[in-house]
Parts: sequence; C-alpha cells; structure tokens
Amino acid sequence: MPDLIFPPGFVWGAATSAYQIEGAAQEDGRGESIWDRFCNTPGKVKDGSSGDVACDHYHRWPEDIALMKKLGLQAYRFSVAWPRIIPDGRGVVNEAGLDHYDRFVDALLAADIEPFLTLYHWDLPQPIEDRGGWTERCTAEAFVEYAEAVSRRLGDRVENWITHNEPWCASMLGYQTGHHAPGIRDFSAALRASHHLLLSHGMSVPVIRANSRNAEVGITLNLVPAVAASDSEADRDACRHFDGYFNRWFLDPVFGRHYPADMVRDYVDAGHLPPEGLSFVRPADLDMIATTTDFIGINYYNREVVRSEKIPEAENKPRKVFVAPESEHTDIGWEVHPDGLREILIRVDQTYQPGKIYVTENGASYGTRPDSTGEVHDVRRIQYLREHLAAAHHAIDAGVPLAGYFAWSLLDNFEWAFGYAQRFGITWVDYQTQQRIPKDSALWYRDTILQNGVESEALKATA
Ligand code: IFM
Repeated sequence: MPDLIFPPGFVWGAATSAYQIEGAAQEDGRGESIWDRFCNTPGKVKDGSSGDVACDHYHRWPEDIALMKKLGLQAYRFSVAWPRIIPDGRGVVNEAGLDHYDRFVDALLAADIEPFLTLYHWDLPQPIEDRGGWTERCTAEAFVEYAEAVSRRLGDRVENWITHNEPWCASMLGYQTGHHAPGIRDFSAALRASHHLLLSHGMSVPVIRANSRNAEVGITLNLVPAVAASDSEADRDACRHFDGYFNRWFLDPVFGRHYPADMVRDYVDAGHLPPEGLSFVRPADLDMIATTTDFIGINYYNREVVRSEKIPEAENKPRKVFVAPESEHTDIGWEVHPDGLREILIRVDQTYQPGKIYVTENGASYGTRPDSTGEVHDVRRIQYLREHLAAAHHAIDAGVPLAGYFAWSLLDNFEWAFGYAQRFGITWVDYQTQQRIPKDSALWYRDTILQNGVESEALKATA
C-alpha cells in the first residue's frame, strides 16, 4: 500500500508532442516544419526515420483517448503543430488544422480529461526558418499571431496553456550544437534564438489570457541540476557555467532577474556575444519576458556532474560534462538520479517563488519488448517513476507547491535525433501495426493515480 499520499487535487497526467506522435505530415493542409526538413536531410536522424507516420495519432486519437481513460489519466499534455494552423508560418490560418484540435479537445473534455496545451514543441514552420527562424525577432511576432489563432479557437475550453516546451533545446540543440532542427552550429545565433523564444513567451501570455478567460498560463523548462565533479576551483567554476548555460539563462529572465551577468561575461569572453553584450535585447524586452505567469512547468530527467576541461573553441561546446560513471543509466545514456528532482523543485521554489509548479515531463527510455504472451514487463521504468514520484513527494513535504505530474510519455514515439530507437512510452507502440500495448508501467501508473500515492519502499529491478 502506498505510504506517500499526494495532496487532494494533485493532477495526474501524461504528455506527448505533436511531431513525435501525430504523423499525417501531409494532411489537411499541414505545411512543412523544420523537423520534416531535418529528417529528410541524410545523417541527421540516427535511424534515418521521420515523424511522417509516427504513432498515427492524427487518425487514431479516439483510440488513444480511450486508452487515457482506461489508465485513469486526469490530464493530458499535448502540443499543437504550428504548421497545421498557419502552414506558411504567418498569414492565412488553416481552419482544417484548428478543426482537428477542436474535435480533439472536445473529446478529451467529454472523457473528463483536462487538456494541457503546449503551443510550441519545436515544429517551427519551415518558411519561418527560411527567413532566419528564431534568430530573428520577427519570429516572436509570428508566434504571437499563432498563439492568437489557437487561443481564439480553443480558449473557451482549454484552461491550461504552456507557451514553450524546453527553450534550451529549441535554441541550443537547434542553433548551437545542430543536433536538432534546424541543425545550425553557431553559438551567437543560439543566444539570439533563446532570447526570441523567451520574448515570444512573454508577448503571448496576455494574448492567451485575453482569449481564454479562465486560462492558467506557464512555460516549461527542462532543468538539470549540476554538481561539480570535485571541489577544485576549476570544477566548481565549470559547474557554475553549466548551471548558467542550462538553467539560469532561462529561469532568471522568466522570473524578472535579467540574463545572468556571469554568463553574459563568459559569452563575451568566448566571443559568442559582442563586447557590448546583449545587443539584440531591446529595453522593454526583459519586462515582457518576466510577465507574471500562473505556473512553471519543469521537465526533469537527470542531473549532470560537471568537470572543467579545456576544449578547443572550434568544437563550439560548453565546458565538458562528465557523467558519474558509477551510476545507473537509462537506455539513452542518462543517469538515474531521482533526488535531483527533489533538489530542483526546492531550488526553483525557494529562488523564484513561482506560486505553482507542475512536473510537465519525467520518464525513462527502456527498450523492454513484449514477451511471448504480449505483455511488457518494464520493471525498471516502474522503479524510475516510483522513485521520482517519491522525490516529488519529498519536495511537497518541504513546502514546494507542486500541483501535478505528467509522465513522459503516454506512447512510445519519435525521439527526435534518435528516431524510433529510444522508447519512453508507458504504452508500447508496434510501429508496423500501430497496435498499442499498455506496459506494466502504465498499469502501475493507473493504480498510482487511483491511490493518489506511491510506496516509499524500493522495488527490486529485474527487467
Ligand atoms: O522526447 C523528449 C521531449 O520531446 C522533450 N523532453 C525530453 C523528451 C525525452 O528526450
């Protein structure tokens, strides 16, 4: 029996994103996104795959809502595909795209599942990228037009809005390292992109509120607690730098603290910013970015242990990250460190006082396959989820206003540059037949929701 009981009203959900599950890439007037272009560029995605079909959720959503219902989900976090709504990025709104999400939201509500709608989960319309993408300020204006179109249509029924998912990934993986679409490798461009992403967040909040009377609006950041590999001054400084690069660069401006001065200095010293610093930031931008929101979403997967290593500037990387070798890792190579979730929740609450927090993603990639009877005994995922929920519970005990938790992900899906090789789902998807099989973790999650709690006692991982 669970001994860690969550507060009454705690929201239990699961999350996905449009490009990772929808498929139907060419249907109902959808335009091209940067991920379509990226996937079609040889060598960008490990298994050469794309989201063209993915989980075919665009057609199978009634079945997927029935699955959510069976699992007892109270909320579902999904994203809207910008290229379905405004195929050229700006200008004409595609009513067929809006109609799809309109029907989908109605069906969720009819099933008594609360929609949490993310506006941007990385599928920028390619025509916008052709004009400079997030490195250009006008992309923030385009985003506001898109937010206006979606919130005008759905704002009477959707009450939970997330402007952006993980702007660190959208800017740094997209424009600095090039591991994600649009595949650019230019640190200065990535810093401009990060600013325009955050600016578009702030600019769209009042627009969403105007269209959705009961809206609660927030942004989702992926946060990674950093630990110095040793007590040496160099490692501690590398840790400060990593934390600034990953966490504070996004948290600080969103909570009205400007961009961190130490990072601006580091970036000027490294030549990523001009000597005058943040030349692309206009006077009113920071107030706009710091527009008060109703909650912050935190995506947590792992921590990083950081050591100082001088690497050639040409490699275009931050100081090297060194993952603790003695730890357990998931199949994608990320360390399992549940206490990092407790730590980051407490830190965000104490440093920034957001008022309300959701864990908008947490989960693990394990490839456990169906056995001969067709069941998926993903014991390690159950252990991962249970330990992270226990950590979340400890954070609540410490006073963190955590209002809900979303498992990543409802379904196995297209894992970006890894293609279909990594499986984060609590539901197995057979990509040949599109059959869905709830894994043991899904059944465990159903019971957890029913009991509104987890057991603190560790299970033994055997699979
Ligand atoms: O699949 C992604 C998701 O799109 C964003 N957060 C992390 C997940 C796992 O990598």
